[in-house]
Amino acid sequence: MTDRRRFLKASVLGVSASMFAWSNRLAAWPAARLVKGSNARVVSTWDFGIAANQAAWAILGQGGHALDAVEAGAQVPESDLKNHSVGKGGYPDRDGHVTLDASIMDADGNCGAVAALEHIEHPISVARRVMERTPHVLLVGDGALQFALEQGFSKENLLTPEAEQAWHEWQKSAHYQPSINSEVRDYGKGAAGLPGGASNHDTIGMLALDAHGKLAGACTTSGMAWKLHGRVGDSPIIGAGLYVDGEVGGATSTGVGEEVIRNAGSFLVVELMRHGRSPQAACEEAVMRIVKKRPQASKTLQVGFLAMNRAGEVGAYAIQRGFSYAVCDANKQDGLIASPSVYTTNYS
Ligand code: SD4
Repeated sequence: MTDRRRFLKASVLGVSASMFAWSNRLAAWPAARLVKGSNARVVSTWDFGIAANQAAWAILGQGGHALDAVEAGAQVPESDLKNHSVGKGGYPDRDGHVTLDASIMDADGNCGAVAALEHIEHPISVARRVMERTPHVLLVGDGALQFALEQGFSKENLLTPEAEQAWHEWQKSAHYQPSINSEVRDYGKGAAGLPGGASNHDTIGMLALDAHGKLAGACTTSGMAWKLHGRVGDSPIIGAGLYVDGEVGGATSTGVGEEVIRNAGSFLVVELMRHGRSPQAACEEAVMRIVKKRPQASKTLQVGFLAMNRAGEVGAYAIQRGFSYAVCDANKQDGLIASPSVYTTNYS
């Protein structure tokens, strides 16, 4: 063997031996210490994000992965029958169907989504299966249901008696008017201490940064109550309701999805961060883009963005007062913050 070949072999062995020693040391590193010295954090939209964050933190706080954390977190409001805007118990569309939208994305650009999915309690988990087990990104309607059933999810009735009664009440007027900050009515006064409107929407969007420095995001909703059958909002549209880029950060949205789709909202927030904006400044600019394009309509509709960069810095901004977001990390597990907004006056 030449000297050079001997040297190369020795140095490759040296590198792999030291990498092996390091990975052993990392594996032995107590998870709590790994998490403590990191920027691990999870953030979620609205007050119901507190409970979702806690489920996500059960994973992140043990040194687990961001993708597992956001899936587990998103499942919490999906199963909460008191929550009429996400998952089981969600308000139906105009024709009485509960149709669910969800998306999930990791730091490497892997993503999956389902739209207008019926009869499945955890659309976020179906979205993850689309990401991990198909060559596609988005499955819709009957095809999404067929895929879910093939994957072993069980079929069930998602229309609870309470939601059905609300639908019958709505049918008396059959007036479709997206309301602002509906979750406040269902979940008390909210971070901003404001009254809510008639409950007909609000989505959970989650962003997590794990102790390994990896980001992931999830977004899940039953969409706007009383919507036309077949309507799809921003939540399952990658780049609208959710976007994650491991080099930059992630963003998610809530509110009237049509306005978010028109502006590729979450992608816009991430791109603004890529060009140097803080998460806060990026959310503000994306909201103002919507307001400037439709100044009149914006007075009576809500859109909120929540963003976190890869360093774990967080920002949020909304058109209307009343948007809140929950933050959870090693220091505090139940933080709730009132987002700043364009309009600060009370609405009725
Ligand atoms: C949608 N963006 O379907 C969702 C609804 C929502 O707060 O977030 N409401 O348009």
